[in-house]
Amino acid sequence: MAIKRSSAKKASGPVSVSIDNTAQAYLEVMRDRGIKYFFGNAGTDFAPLIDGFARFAAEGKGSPKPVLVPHEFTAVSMAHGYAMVTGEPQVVMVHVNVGTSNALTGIINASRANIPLIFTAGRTPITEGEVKGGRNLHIHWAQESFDQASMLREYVKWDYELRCFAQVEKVVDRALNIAMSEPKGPVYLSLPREVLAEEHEEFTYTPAGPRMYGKPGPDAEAIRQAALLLKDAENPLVITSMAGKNPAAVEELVKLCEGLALPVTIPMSNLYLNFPTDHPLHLGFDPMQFLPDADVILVIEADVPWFPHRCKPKPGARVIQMGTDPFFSRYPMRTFPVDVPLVCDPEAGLKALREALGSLRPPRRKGLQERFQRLAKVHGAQRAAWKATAERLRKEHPIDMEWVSYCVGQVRDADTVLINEYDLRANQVSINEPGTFFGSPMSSGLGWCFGAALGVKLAKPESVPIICMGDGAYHFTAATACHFMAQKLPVLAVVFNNQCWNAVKGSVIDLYPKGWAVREKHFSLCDLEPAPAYEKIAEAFGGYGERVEDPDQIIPALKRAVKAVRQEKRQALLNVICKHP
Ligand SMILES: Cc1ncc(C[n+]2csc(CCOP(=O)(O)OP(=O)(O)O)c2C)c(N)n1
Repeated sequence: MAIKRSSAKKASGPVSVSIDNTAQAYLEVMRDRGIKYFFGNAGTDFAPLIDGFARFAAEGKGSPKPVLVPHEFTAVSMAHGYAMVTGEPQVVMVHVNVGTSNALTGIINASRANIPLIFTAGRTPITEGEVKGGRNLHIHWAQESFDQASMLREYVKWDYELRCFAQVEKVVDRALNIAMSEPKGPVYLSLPREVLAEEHEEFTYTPAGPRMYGKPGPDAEAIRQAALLLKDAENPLVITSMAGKNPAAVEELVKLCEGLALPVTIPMSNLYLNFPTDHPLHLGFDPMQFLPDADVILVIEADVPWFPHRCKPKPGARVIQMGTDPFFSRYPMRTFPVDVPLVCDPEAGLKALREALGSLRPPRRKGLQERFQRLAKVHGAQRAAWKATAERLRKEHPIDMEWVSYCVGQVRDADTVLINEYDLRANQVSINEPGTFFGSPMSSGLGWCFGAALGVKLAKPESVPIICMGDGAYHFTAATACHFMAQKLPVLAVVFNNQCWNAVKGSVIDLYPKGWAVREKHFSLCDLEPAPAYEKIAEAFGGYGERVEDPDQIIPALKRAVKAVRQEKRQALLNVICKHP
């Protein structure tokens, strides 16, 4: 059937298109709203949509493009990766309650990392055969939930069920507005099969113009207070985990820090490139080293800026916390002190701070210069020590992870994107370009990295995503689903293979340093042995696989693997055999 008015984008008022059912209306709205991909893991609930995609293809409508992903966690992680590099909202659909539960870890990750997803799932047919789309398979009874959204309600900003055809446009727009308004995050929409299958001939909607979404702006008085504190600080300290979520905020942070000689430190929850690591004001990845001496602390988008059991700000120190939700209100408990809350997007907040400082009497230039030089020395000494550590460990056999990290740092370039779930030591890699490093979400729902890298590759086809993960993390990725996707989206996976879950082992040693497990050298539930030939799994999917045991071979092997991805356009996996702690 022909479209009644095809150039929907250019029309100013409502347009009408020919459709067969609600599902097609739903796809029309998403197409109009600029949704490029539809990450799907299908079931019987998808029938009206799959039919609708066929009609779209026949009519030459290229978006949203359906992308089959064979595991829900991978689908959500891919959407996460795509949104993380583009900032665009992503749509995922899974199969009823069972698909929702498989995707849940990915949703928890997206929620804690403020990733805008329209996460959708079918609803098993409600009617028992009376209506088109009603139950006709035995699963349709058992897959019904009393409240399907209840299993993820805590981790989405909004959930709703599409009730009828008349709602389609409004529901999609509401989902987009809520997911994309700061703080961004996933929303959940369930789509009952009878509603999707309901027959209609025409759909009228209003084409969207350029869209704007909600962003909290900084409060002028709070900015003035923060500017005064920073100006008069003797030992200021910036701590940030997620400022680099918006690359423009990194530029603003550099300008502010250079103007005031502010040192920047990055805690463990290091999700983005927040500050160029070679900048003399970058003081590494342990804020707690500097916290006790700081008199004014500017925390920017950092959920856990320090561990209170290890150290606290000194009495009288003042804390400014900046972020779209600086109290992390979705965390049940988090009580880091705050004297000046700055509820704003960091780009706007940092700019406002700089402007406010410009209107104040400037601090003594000489004092700032001295501070800059002092900090630059600390920066230099840190780098020298890190380099010395790598050099000291370069011949270790089995391989040390610090050395693997150093090697990854030597091979990366401006076209590579590092995705680190576990074991890359951030201090061994110098990165100065925002948008080229991504760390695991604070929720650490393991297995995120591989799917996220596939999403990065889809969004930036010319890039070489390099995934750094432990052998433990690799298992959680739903690896065969990821390798399956990587057949068309080649990425490089580096498995830091220490044949165990060292993080879990470490927690036992930490809590019970003289306990049974340590004394008996008996750590149950921690070892991943016998270790298989992980590289062969990539080979099964047409990829380049290599096992690396010689520390001198890491850089050459990384180069071979990057070449496989970049030139041969096939995936690669390096199985790097590391020390088993
Ligand atoms: C879904 C999920 N299950 C379990 C955990 C608990 N966990 C945290 S780290 C870790 C082990 C990771 O092992 P690996 O990737 O090999 O890194 P290593 O600790 O050995 O450095 C586990 C199981 C988690 N974070 N997420």
